[in-house]
Amino acid sequence: MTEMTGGPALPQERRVVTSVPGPKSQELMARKQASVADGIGTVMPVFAKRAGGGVLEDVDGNSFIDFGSGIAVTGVGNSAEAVVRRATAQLEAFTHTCVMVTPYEPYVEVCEELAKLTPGDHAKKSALFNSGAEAVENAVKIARTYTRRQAIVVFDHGYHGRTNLTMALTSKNMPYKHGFGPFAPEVYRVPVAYPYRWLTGPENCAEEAAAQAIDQISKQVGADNVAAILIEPVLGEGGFIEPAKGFLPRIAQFAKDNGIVFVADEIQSGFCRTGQWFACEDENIVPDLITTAKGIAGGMPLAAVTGRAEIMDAAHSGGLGGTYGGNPVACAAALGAIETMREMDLAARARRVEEIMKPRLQKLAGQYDVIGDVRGRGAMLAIELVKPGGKEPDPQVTAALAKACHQDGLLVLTTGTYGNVMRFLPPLVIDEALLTEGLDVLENALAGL
Ligand code: PLZ
Repeated sequence: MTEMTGGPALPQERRVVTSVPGPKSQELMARKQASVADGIGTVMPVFAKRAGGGVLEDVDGNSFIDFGSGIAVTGVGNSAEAVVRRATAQLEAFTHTCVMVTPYEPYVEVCEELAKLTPGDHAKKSALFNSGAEAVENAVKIARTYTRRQAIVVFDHGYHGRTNLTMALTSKNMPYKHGFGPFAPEVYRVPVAYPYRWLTGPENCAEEAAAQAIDQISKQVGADNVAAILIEPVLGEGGFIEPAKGFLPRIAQFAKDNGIVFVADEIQSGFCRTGQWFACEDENIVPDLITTAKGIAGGMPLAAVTGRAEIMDAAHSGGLGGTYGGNPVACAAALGAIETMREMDLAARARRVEEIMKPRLQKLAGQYDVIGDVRGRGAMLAIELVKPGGKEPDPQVTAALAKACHQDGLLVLTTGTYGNVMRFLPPLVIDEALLTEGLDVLENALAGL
């Protein structure tokens, strides 16, 4: 059994002992191909055996430096001590009653924590769900019933999930939407302030993008038909786009002026990832509703909608729920993850990650013309890869770079509307030496392109 121990006990080292993927992973991949639907893709074709701290070990004994955290989930590290301790105790006490049948304390405790941790000192309530997409769906339900309006405004490059409603809210066709329509109605998409790609340049991007967005909402939808404006404070799957400063406050103010519920989707950016508990704190935004998932529970499936009590209470009793939403083991894990974030001050650790990584990425951008932009905050950083001499996206070079990193023991993820962004999402507990070594691997891979 000790052989299977992951968590922080795992040796914190990069170790490549076979070709990647190794023979055991290749064997398992053949079984996956025969039994798992092709729609479930694979970023790095190795099978995980153990993971913890800043590394992931595969079935062939290779140990990868983890710059992905399972897509921004294991901020506290895999199998973090407090997560395992609390979830194990809960597993032994009971696994499920269904909160709608007989409630339990951990559910309430998570909602109490969310009220404390999310921005704003107004009265707050929460409802818990299983996945990010489910949280977003419920935020929309709540906003619609509160406002008695139907339209939902989302943004270019936005990502909100893969269910029917959240596919409609998501911007990118391939792979998320292609062939899966028809999509839910009353969803309207407007421009976002993407500084690197704003046609008139980054200087007036915030103002111009906000003006265009507000004009489109006013002229094409009608502000008083809009139930909610939904935005990721740092757009994740769209390419780690930080909206130009000033954009979010203007949109939030427009929502406030027009009785529109402002929803921050912090599913990827939340829970210390960007160096603050929530990314919208960066510009002092206080959302009416906030959706969270991913980092909230150290890898267990849990999601939440948190917001102004009067909005959250708009849905009638029995109008929200689900069999598993706020499962007690997932809630116990979340309490362990929150305890870890607090005790280790993981927001500060995320800022330290930025301090180490960003200057190094900027230096690489100076050396390699394929890096068009370096951006992000905390431990949510990215480089955008382009054809040298211009800004034409280069998804091929991005994929080649990712593959080279994988083969040399660094787990990296790509993202972006144009598939040309390499993102860095290390666990917030990663050793500084591993961070630096991961950057060395990246640098070598760039040199070998
Ligand atoms: N909102 C901002 O980032 C999930 C998607 C990976 P679920 N992002 C990772 C993939 O290819 O499916 C995400 C997000 C934001 C909502 C979601 C959806 O969260 O837990 O995947 O449903």
